[in-house]
Amino acid sequence: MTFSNYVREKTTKNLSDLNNKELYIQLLNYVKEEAEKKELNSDKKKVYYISAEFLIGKLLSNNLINLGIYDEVEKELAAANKRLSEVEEVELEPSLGNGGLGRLASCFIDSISSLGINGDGVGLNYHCGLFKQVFSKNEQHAEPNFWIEDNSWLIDTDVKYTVPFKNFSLTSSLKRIDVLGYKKETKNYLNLFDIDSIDSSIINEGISFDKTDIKKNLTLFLYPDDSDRNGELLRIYQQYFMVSNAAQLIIDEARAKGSNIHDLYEYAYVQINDTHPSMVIPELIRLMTENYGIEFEEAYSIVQKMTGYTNHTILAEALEKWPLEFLEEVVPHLVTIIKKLDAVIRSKYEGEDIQIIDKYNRVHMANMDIHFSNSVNGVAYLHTEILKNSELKHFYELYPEKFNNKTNGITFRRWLEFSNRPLAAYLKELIGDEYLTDATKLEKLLAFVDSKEVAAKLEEIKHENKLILKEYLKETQGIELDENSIIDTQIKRFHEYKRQQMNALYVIKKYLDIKNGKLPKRKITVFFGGKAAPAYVIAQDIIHLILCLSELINNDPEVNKYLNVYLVENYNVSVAEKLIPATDISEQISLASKEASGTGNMKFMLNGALTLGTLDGANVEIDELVGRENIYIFGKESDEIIKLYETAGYVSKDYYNKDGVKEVVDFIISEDLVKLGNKERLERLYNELLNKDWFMTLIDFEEYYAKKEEMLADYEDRDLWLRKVIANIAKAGFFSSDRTITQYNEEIWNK
Ligand code: 26M
Repeated sequence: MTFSNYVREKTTKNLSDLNNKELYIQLLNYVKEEAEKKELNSDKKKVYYISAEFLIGKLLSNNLINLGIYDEVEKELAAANKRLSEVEEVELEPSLGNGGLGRLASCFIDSISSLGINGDGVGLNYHCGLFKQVFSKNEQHAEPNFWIEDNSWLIDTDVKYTVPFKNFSLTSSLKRIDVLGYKKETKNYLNLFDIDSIDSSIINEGISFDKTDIKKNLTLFLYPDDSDRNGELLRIYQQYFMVSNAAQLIIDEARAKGSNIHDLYEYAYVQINDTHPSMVIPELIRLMTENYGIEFEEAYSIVQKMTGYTNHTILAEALEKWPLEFLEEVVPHLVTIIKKLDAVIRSKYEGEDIQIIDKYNRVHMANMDIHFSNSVNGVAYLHTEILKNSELKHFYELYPEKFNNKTNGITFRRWLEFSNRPLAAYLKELIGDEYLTDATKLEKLLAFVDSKEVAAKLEEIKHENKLILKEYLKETQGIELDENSIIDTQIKRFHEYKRQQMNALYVIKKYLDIKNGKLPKRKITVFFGGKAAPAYVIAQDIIHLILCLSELINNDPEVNKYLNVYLVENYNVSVAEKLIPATDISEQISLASKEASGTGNMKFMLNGALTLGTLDGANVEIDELVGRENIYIFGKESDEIIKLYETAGYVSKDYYNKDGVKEVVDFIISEDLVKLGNKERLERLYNELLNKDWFMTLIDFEEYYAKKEEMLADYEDRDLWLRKVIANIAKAGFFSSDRTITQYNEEIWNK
């Protein structure tokens, strides 16, 4: 049935009689009914991708595309004088993730369904997604972001489990979201566990709330800490609640298919997304031994055959180590199991650094995962090499066969077909749409690297996307984008290792250049987007610096003809979908060795931006694929950086005192800037750069500045630039999450 007929049947009205909100609700129900008709995947073995975060983004357009009816619905609406893009605006974004890890999980479940693999996501139904970021006085403030409305994609089920804690038990309720594959007859679920007693009236100022009342707060908030942690007990409650539900679901579903539990590994594989779900290992063992009479040794060897751990970072502060006493207070029944697992390892191996419980009585979640699963993977080639050769060296020596790499990927359905309609349409014309199911087909574009016609068309599309962005930013943020400027974008969580502060130093230098009469050939618009963990002070200071620079530069008539700087408010998936297609320069400038992979880098490449980056994470693989002539690489390499850390060999003052660096850094505490901002914040950041600079901003600054200048000069050679653009799009196929998931499926889940 067409959408107009559906609406007529349900409401006796025509599309033109409904407003955007009413149209959205009708479309939501229409799509849910279509999704309802799809059958579940049903292979004997099922994958459970357990993750504390699923940053799914808005679902309407994605589902329309996967159902293959986006164009048709868009046309029907247009005929009624309605715009689908305006209807899409009605949907609230579920921001159930912090950043890369959560968005990756969402691309993965899209690919699992699109490949027809039997695999579900399992996580938590946070009532507030990641905090909403609001700027005032050039500072970030955090507000709660409720995303669940009466009409949403969530489907109630009657699945309930009892989850035991030390002093009480909770009854869960399971909500589901259908995960449709691209033009597939089958589907999977995203399972989000919740409790019915959540009470949002406990929220005080901003996002602060009473952390002790677990029955009211368990799934109220997604933790906004991206590697800076607090509220640890609640975090343990959340994690255990998630994995106990997951383990009970896994066992129930396997039993329904005939498992006798001794053979559970033939029915299920659990992928552990970072250490947040690691307690699933002892929980499965606990349930098998307590409820099914299985001996402890057999139980852990079953679990060992059906679990794999993915590491997403080498930052030590992000590797979870729970004090035993915290676990005792929340889940003493699990501590019994963890101690037995620790004893197994102690009886076999001596090394202190590979034990599960350390001498300070902290439980190293990653260590437990590595010993008691059969796969450990990193998320890009370089990252996996660093895990094997330094970070997890001793484990690699013990279990070389467990270690493997799975370079991240992104779903092209969302990050091209939906978010870049003009480019997707043109690619279809040029090389067909096979690339949506076989991404390597993008290489057909290589035949056109020297085509003036294709280059001209791509240039036109970039301009069109800048106009789309311009309209969006005007309406949502009151920003006046100059669509004829070069767009240079850095969007990601704020963290010192990602070095937004280095980009800010570039902005300062450019500002000083312009003031001194060194004018750019063409106007540059620098976009930043991202949130900082509320507990991460220096990251907040960096945001403050950028907001002050933005105020200074955009209001200076001498400078704003050549340079604009914006930090977009409340960066999220929806904002990314608009910024990425309009961008020319993709900033991927982390300190080498620190960014495990990055996935934004892949999205920009696919959308025709060129990368300005260090040899870090997946940038290394982009470089290899496109060749050095099609990417802008600068900076120290990972080996050297790792050595500098080992020898404490970096002294930031040595770099600060070089010509051309000092004045740029000093500008942070200049009169001009301080009068726009908060002196304490600017001074703290300045002192941090001068006296510590743990992530070595200054070591790469000069090379970064020079490389960006080279890039801006190249931009003026339009033929040269567009040839590079074509080469980048053509080679992006490798970064399809369909490729990544095919590898997980063949090399881990069904090895
Ligand atoms: C930890 C404790 C308490 C609350 C939250 C956290 C926490 C949440 C998310 C810690 C880390 C989190 O995410 C890490 C992350 O996003 N890592 C990124 O993963 C991407 C996908 O693999 C990579 O592309 C990025 O390089 C990596 O930084």
